[in-house]
Amino acid sequence: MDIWNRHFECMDRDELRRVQSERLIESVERAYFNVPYYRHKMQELGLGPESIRSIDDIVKLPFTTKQDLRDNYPFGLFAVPMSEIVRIHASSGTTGKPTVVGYTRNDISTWSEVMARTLTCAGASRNDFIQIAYGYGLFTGGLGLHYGGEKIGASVIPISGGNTLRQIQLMHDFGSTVLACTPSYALYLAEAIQDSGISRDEFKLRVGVFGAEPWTENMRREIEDKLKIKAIDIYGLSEVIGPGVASECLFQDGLHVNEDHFYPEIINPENLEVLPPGNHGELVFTTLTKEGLPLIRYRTRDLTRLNTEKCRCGRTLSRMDKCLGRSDDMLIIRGVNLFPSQVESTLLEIGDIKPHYQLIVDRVNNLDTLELKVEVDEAFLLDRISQLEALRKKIQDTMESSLGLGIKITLVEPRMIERSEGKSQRVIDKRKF
Ligand code: DLL
Repeated sequence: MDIWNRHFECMDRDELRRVQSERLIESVERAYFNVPYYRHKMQELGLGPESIRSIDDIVKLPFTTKQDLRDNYPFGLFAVPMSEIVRIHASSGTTGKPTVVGYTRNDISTWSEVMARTLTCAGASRNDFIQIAYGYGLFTGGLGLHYGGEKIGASVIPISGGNTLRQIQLMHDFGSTVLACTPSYALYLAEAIQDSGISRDEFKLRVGVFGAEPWTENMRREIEDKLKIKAIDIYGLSEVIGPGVASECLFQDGLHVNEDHFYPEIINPENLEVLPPGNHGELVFTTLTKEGLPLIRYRTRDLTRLNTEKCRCGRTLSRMDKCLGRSDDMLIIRGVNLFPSQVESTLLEIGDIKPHYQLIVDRVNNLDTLELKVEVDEAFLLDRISQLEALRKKIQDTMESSLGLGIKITLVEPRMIERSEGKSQRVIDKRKF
């Protein structure tokens, strides 16, 4: 099995700690001197750059959250002048404001490096055809995989997401060997291939690199059976870099975290205490080399645990378990991140409706569906059906343009949505994880 960067991926763990210490010191200095937000936060705790002498001191540093990025929208946490930024990505987030991330030329090169590791980890090489069916654009999936694919010298097919019949045609005609997309789209494609009547033997597909949303071992088995490939889990988030933060090797025994660039910690999300390896909790990352947007102890909200034992593949980087849950209420629907609060605030701006609603998430034919049930105002019920239809259409259009997602709107009579005495159940997620 090939390893892209044996030096860093198989480094002795004591040596790795020395590298992490050196890089943390530089990173904190960069943040302190170039980002007023970090400087103030550290000063409040009585910390200066000299307080950080090794990676062990990381626990002294304050946490950063998605809200901090939002409060400094769009570029407030960038640590370099805009003239140094060569790329901007953004992830959909809450009300109107996406989370914006910026990369310097060196950051793009780091990203290509970690993506080259990811693809090599999955067994891909210059001899492969990589069909990239992650979306290209502000989402980091498409371009992240793209740069990694080119870096390892593979033949990259930048088809982007959607257009399933064309995906199947090119996969067949070009002989794609590696498929990169979300796991739910992989399953959808698998069924569309079965329906196409083309025999599996006519495809050369061997492996898939799937991520951007949670998926279970059952789902992995289903994808592997239907597509007759090896399905590899890859993990990342835009704030940290995009895909390329961690990825499985062909042993499929945990995702190797690129710890020389992104330092992982597991904390108890309730009291924020750091937990020793092996414990379940919330994953936190500190970037060690990033220039454009250095992040200090960024709370991902993803729940997992870390294993520091060497893997059978030879890599010594710690491995994280598959991420299946989050410590907040963020939903991921067809790869788009969505907070229920976003739906609520959009809804309440519309008028003629009660603030009672329920979001129903499901998976039909392996694709996520989103339905919003909304109670209409009593006065409105006396009116004509055409008016109700106009209201439904108005909600649908407003939601779709605000969320960037297709959504089915169902209007219901007053008091039809169950009231709750405690925490209301705004979201019913019927997908099986
Ligand atoms: O989803 C980056 C990415 C693109 C990863 C392509 C892998 C492949 P965001 O849109 O910022 O970035 O969403 C990040 O998605 O905090 C997790 O909750 C979730 N996520 C990403 N990968 C996985 C995975 C990209 N393999 C958020 N398993 C993260 C479970 C994942 N959840």
